[in-house]
Amino acid sequence: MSEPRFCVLGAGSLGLLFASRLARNGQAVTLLVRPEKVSALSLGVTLQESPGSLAKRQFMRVISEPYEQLRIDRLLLTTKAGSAADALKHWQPCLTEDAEVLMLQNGLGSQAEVAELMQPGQTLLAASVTEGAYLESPATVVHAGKGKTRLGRWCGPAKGAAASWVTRLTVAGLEAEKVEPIRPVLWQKLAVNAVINPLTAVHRVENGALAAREFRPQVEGLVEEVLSVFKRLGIPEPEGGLAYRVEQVILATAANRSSMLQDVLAGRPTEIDYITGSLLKVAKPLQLQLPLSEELYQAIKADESK
Ligand code: KPL
Repeated sequence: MSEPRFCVLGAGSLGLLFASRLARNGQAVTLLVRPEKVSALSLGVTLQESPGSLAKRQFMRVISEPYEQLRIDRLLLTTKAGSAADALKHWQPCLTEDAEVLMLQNGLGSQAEVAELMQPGQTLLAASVTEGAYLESPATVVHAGKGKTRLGRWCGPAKGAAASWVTRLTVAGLEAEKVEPIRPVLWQKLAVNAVINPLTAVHRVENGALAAREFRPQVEGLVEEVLSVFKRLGIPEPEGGLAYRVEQVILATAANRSSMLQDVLAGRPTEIDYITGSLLKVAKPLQLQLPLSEELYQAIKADESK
């Protein structure tokens, strides 16, 4: 059997982290990127294992346009949530009929959008990732904090797909675990993001600032709102409870700027529709009121349209 033709779609921090880790382990990786990124990445992707450590450069094939002979068996989809479906549409003609696509997006909503584009023989998987990584330049990624990828099948026929993705990532030195069903895990990550991301973005503060007493009422109020949705949907709280998990993430990532704050400061669209937006969407038919979440949603939308 020939080696699966493996591609990573998206050249953000997670895309480059996963691509360079896999390439270092001997996996032939093709990076699928936007045209303006090709030249910088064609000179190689530099991976720094931790801030300040010696960097290693990996060379991989980089392309921006599908072509007729290109066949993709395994695709790691790493774009922002809002771009995932459009990005997949662009490369869909190259996916083989039994291709597997693993999505790493934050929040919920993009998985269903991509699922609509899949053919019956193709399998979609989704993951919740806690790796910490940032781009120091368009082709240099720093692995700032070791985390974990928890993944499972979203839809499609390949029942063993999650286990083989776990093996692939683990041998590349990325901690991974199969969790099925995966939806509760994605909800639990969404819950943490729904508290931290919009608050830090609206107030322009680093994650650690949310530990201060002035933010207590908002943090606790948002946790309560999320839990009211979890209760109605039958989603279990993360181990130790959601309030504890949120606290842990605030402390563990105290010096970080949340991805939403980074997006707002850079004038990019945020993932608010896939985080707080998804929460509000399910709350509506359940007739649950989420006033704090609603207010933050509107504030971020107003920021985005400035
Ligand atoms: O996932 C994150 C994000 O910024 O999107 C957290 C966990 C909040 C870390 O910054």
